[in-house]
Amino acid sequence: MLFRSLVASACAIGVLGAATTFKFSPPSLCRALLHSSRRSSLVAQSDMKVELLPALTDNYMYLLIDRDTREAAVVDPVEPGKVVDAVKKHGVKLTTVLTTHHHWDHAGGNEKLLKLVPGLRVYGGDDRVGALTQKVTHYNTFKIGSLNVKCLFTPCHTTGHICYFVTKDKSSEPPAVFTGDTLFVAGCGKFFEGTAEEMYKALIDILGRLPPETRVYCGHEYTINNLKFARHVEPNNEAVRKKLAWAKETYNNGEPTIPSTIADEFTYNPFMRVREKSVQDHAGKSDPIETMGIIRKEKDNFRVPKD
Ligand SMILES: N[C@@H](CCC(=O)N[C@@H](CS)C(=O)NCC(=O)O)C(=O)O
Ligand SMILES: [Zn+2]
Repeated sequence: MLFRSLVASACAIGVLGAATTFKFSPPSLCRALLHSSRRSSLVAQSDMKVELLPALTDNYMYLLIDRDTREAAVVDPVEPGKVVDAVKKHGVKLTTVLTTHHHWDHAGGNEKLLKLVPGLRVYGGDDRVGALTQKVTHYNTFKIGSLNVKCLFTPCHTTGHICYFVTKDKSSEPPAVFTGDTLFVAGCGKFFEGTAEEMYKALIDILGRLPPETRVYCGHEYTINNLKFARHVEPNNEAVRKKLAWAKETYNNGEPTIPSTIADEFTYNPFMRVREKSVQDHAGKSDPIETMGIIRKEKDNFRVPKD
């Protein structure tokens, strides 16, 4: 019980931070307003569509649509009203909830969504996920219409964290992976219930071995802060600097910085780059797992610079 509320307050820091900025710091007003006007956006392929639905302060929910059958799934539907609106807009049949982990800002809308849309199948890897009907683990597979979903067990942020890898048979377009709070654009989740070894396994051995073109849809819009930390770790990494300039411009236009790709993450994400000498030198280690532990601790205490 105590642990639950500690984690909940850690994840609410973003909300409190935004409110404080709004009240006391006029130059940050525009940024605070932009936060509240984050727009939904659509990634349309000929096999699947993914609608990004901004939620709370910096979370993302995703509506995943199989274009062949018009069946749909939603990832982490913390604001069920917005999900129902998007389902109506697309005229699709919502059958499935994909829950990445049990934290309230991801799983907290499940029960309410089930009331609005009875009979949904609710997938997740943890008994703490609300309204869970299908408990899954590593490499369990199922279908959303004609799309294949493969569950990837990636414990560390929480002990029951699942990423969902989505493919379509014979498609020439990139697959998608929904990474929750395991992999962010240019960052990774805090190790609330796990170790550096587990995050190494998740990022390098599991997610890192997906096809490089796989599109990465993560749980939060943390890209700018993550890249400022990446720049601190690797000041001479040109990919970090370019991505940061792009992310600032994109975010200031009210647009999401998601998706990225697995291949791109290997160029600027320090947690995916723990085998690189530059990152190991920064950590003062020559072992990638120790490097992972050191830079995660450092990021936990990192004061994000203004620019
Ligand atoms: N540092 C976060 C603060 C909120 C937070 O702790 N978020 C959790 C997920 S709910 C996390 O794992 N953050 C990753 C990180 O701070 O690097 C931010 O950039 O706004
Ligand atoms: Zn979260």
